[in-house]
Amino acid sequence: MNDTATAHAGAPAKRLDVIIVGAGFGGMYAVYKFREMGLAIQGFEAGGDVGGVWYWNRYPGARVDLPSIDYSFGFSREIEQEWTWKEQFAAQPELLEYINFVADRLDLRKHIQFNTRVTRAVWDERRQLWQVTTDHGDVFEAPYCIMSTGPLSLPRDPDIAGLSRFKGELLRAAKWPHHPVAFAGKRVGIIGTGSTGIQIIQEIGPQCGELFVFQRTPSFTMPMRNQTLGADYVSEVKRNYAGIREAALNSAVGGVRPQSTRGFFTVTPSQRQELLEASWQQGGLAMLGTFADLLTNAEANEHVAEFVRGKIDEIVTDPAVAEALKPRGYPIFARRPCLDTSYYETYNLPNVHLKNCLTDKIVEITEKGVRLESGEVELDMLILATGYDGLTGALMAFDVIGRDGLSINQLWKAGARSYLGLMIAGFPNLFMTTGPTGPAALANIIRISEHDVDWIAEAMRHMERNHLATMEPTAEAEERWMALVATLAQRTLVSQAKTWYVGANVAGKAQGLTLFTGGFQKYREYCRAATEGNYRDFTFAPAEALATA
Ligand code: NA7
Repeated sequence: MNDTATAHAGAPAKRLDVIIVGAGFGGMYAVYKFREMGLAIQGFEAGGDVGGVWYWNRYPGARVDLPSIDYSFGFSREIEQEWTWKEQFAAQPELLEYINFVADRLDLRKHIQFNTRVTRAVWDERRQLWQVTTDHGDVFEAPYCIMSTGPLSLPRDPDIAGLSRFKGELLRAAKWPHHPVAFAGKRVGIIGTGSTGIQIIQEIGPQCGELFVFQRTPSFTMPMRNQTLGADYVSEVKRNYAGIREAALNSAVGGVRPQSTRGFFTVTPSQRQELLEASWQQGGLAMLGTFADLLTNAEANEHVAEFVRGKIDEIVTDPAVAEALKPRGYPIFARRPCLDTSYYETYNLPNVHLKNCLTDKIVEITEKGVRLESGEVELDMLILATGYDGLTGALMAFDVIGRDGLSINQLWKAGARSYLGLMIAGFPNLFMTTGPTGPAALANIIRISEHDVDWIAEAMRHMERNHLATMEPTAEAEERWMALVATLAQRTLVSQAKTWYVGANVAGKAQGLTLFTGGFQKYREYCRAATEGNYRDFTFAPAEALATA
């Protein structure tokens, strides 16, 4: 592999071995891994620094919903020992501190161009190179291109008329300002009650003059019961990191979490109640691990949903507000389950007002606030926590053009396609980390990122050893994988809620669950099997073909 400059229509293109798009967890590890392999690398990141989601999402109350111990890199024994987590579920500032620590420790920043968006990536078939253009007009070329663009990196504004008319402060959760925001004495409105909205509402509710929550679909949320981590516990973890990582790699969710093989209806109603109550008291995602069939047995699922609705009644003092907060019409856990510290309690504050937009719809945003069917709510500040064009949005937002002029944008209009969430037929040497049709949002994103980068590195070594220049999955292998993903999707209740998982939150987007729902451990097995038999599910072009082209 070499590092020579080649000419490109007017401007010289910088020649590299690997181009990495995105500097979240996946991109950071890719930069590290490929540098350690001695390759010439260049990363690009639209944000001003490393961190991806955690760089952008600085909103009050932002916090990870997986234990920090799990939600951290496992590839470096040194980093595991040198870094000490303070909280069981780290808040965004601690996460960003960790991410910066890793970037400094491994000296990653010098390989990444920040404040730079890739606008185009085109496969040059003759020269067997990806040609990548940035919004600064620079062109880079490399035989390998890694898309670490993230499943949740393209925020979306709500499709509500008049948004640009609002004259007050308009804040977006996913592009939160870097300076402190004051809420005291202000009339604040928030649209969106997913994980993000819930975290913001419970945090700012007590601070605002008045807070108006415009809720369309209520979410199920359970107590996080976050704790600061004691020195003894941290020492124990540091001694056992290898075992913790091993357990995570062999779990369905890529993390150490309570799991059960017990069927819901195998125990008596009073035992079920006791188990659910214990999991509620334990907090985190304990409830999901209490029974094995909560995502496959609709009746069992509804019992658990009703248990949580009962908790809402216990916590929220106004029965009408409690009723409006109760999610109905979709299975619990089919939307990403939220973890809160005081969400339902927040509605007992006299300054917090729930607006049920299922019965009193949002008509438009006005200069002064939000107009509901029942009238206008005047606001000083409006916060949007309206989610993302998930899984596919980032890669469909710019031109990624493979063989024969085929773009990902065209290809995925009918729904995301890929083999293993890692590669796409027709896009040689283009790799994704946490790509659609992999487990992406359903397992620990850091475990998946590390797995994917390691898999890609191994594929590159295979090519190097065998003097191969390009690699892509066969159409048959991709089709087989898509069929498996679809079959598994039919078995899970996750398909049955209108979420970003299935594309339901973006008008005109292809609908369907394009996530591998068989669990992280099984996913790893499929990825491993795909490399056996001399990578029989892939086609390769020999390096000689390039030399004689
Ligand atoms: P989500 O979970 O997609 O939530 C977005 C919220 O915004 C949800 O409550 C939506 O209600 C609401 N929304 C979106 N558009 C509108 C309009 N037009 N009117 C009213 N309400 C609207 O995004 P989050 O950022 O909270 O969480 C994303 C992931 O981050 C989460 O899954 C975790 O993995 C972490 P709707 O459901 O569409 O009725």
